[in-house]
Amino acid sequence: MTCRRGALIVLEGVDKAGKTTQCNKLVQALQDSGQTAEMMKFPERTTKIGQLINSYLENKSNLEDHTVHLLFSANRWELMPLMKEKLEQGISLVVDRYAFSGVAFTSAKPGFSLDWCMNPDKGLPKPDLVMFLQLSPSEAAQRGQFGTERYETTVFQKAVQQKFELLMKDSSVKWQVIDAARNIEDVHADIKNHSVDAIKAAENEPIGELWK
Ligand code: 2DT
Ligand code: MG
Repeated sequence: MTCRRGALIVLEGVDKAGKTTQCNKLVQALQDSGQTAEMMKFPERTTKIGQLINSYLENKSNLEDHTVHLLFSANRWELMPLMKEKLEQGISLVVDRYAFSGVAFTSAKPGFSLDWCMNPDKGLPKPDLVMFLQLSPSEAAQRGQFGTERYETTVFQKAVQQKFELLMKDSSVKWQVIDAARNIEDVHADIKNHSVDAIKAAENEPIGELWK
């Protein structure tokens, strides 16, 4: 093979689990060990679709629930060509939230089935590894107050956690639960080990399609 592809590594979890901190540390550690890696995050708020999402999350606008779900998905699809290009160039992508947040957050609202929520994301690049940063609601509460964005309440976060647990039963996706209650460095070491393994395993595999 002329160029080994990069791995698609996703970090998921409820608010305050430390996803963003750990994504940054992982990219840095991979780069320090000579691997090409870049961070991405969803929602990516800088595109036109991302700006609509941002205004919704900041409670500056209201959008109908199905509509905003589809915008979150469209925000992933609009970045799909770039993601594929980078993976094919051998760049590993460390992604802060992906379709799993999409499904967990919308299906935590009344009247939404998991199945309906999963449909728009079917066929997106499939992560080689999804690490779920596990943190109980009481441990999350000890890390301080939630912010002021939409969804940042204990009640809603508990519902989201339950939906993540359903999604983790899907064996077509490679899930790894990470105990996020430990200190930052211990969590990081764990995440890095799993990522190095995933990058090695991905080299010889084509990029998969999510939920297909
Ligand atoms: P951040 O705080 O990580 O920027 O997330 N969300 C996210 C959804 O409802 N659907 C999605 O598809 C994604 C990716 C989770 C902002 C909030 O957006 C929620 C928290
Ligand atoms: Mg947030």
